[in-house]
Amino acid sequence: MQEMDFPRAPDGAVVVSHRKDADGISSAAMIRSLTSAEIFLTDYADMAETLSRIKNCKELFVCDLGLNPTTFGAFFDELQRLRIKEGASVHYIDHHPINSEYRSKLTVAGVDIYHSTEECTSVLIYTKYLENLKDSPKMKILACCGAITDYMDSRLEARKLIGSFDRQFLLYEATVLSFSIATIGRGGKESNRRLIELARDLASGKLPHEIDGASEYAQTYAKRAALLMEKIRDEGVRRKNFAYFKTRESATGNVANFLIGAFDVPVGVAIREEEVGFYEISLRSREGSSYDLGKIVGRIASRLGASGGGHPNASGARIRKSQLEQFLKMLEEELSKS
Ligand SMILES: [Mn+2]
Repeated sequence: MQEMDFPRAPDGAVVVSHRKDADGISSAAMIRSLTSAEIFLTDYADMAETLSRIKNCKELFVCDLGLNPTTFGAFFDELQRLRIKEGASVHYIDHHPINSEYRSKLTVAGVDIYHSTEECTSVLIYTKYLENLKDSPKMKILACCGAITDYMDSRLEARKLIGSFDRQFLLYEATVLSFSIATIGRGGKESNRRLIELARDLASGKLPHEIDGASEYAQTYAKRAALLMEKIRDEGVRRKNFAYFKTRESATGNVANFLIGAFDVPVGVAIREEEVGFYEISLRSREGSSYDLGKIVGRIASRLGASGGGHPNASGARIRKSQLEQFLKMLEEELSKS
């Protein structure tokens, strides 16, 4: 990335958010609209590396990035560097389950934590900065997009926000945004830069449907999704309580959801080879299911010495390739007993 493309915000604000979905991108855009922050997008695998690239930061916002045993140490070291060496104040805004040890370490370090598992991150940002955002209908729309695409649109605050717009319009905006993110996310080395551009456009007041190329991105994704659904039907593997499929898709959550429909099972498991030797696994459960996938996957991962966890209906893990059969067997056992 050319430094020149993204001039630093005059007040030295920086937002680091999740690059994978509409909640993360919307969060970055909302913070930028409030602070003109420079945007960095990241994912769990490169979170600490991304933070290490931040210099001259006076105010740091970390959004939609859950903390887990694999990432916390290096993440915390980078926060400390920014706090102590750069004198940055740090805000951590997130909705993934957080363990009490991490919470107290962040609190002791003076991090401003705004956390709840009740609403998605972009809705949390909207409520935290309500006074500054309440006159920005476009930021409100982005918060709704985050809630819809994170499957958190039935939550209390999200419902209030969504109820103030035409629902179909919001569904369209949310879908165009998430399909665009999924298409751009496949763009290799260029994709991070283009996602940052997308977030900057949203911050400046463009709606998802006004983004350059948005309808083509969405159309491209819809076509691929239809093909993918057929392929999943043909090549997915059904086990007792779940079905799985190996994929190169970056939107593994969608793949997991397609599996649930294609095989009429309560849980879908998408398995993605992200780096040599490792699988990134995404799990989703059918709406109304009583499984707590976050806890189940957390237990399996810790028994395998791997990392994993998440929400009751959406979770993930990263395991060594050689552990896949073991992982699937443990999952079968866990799902049979709960
Ligand atoms: Mn989220």
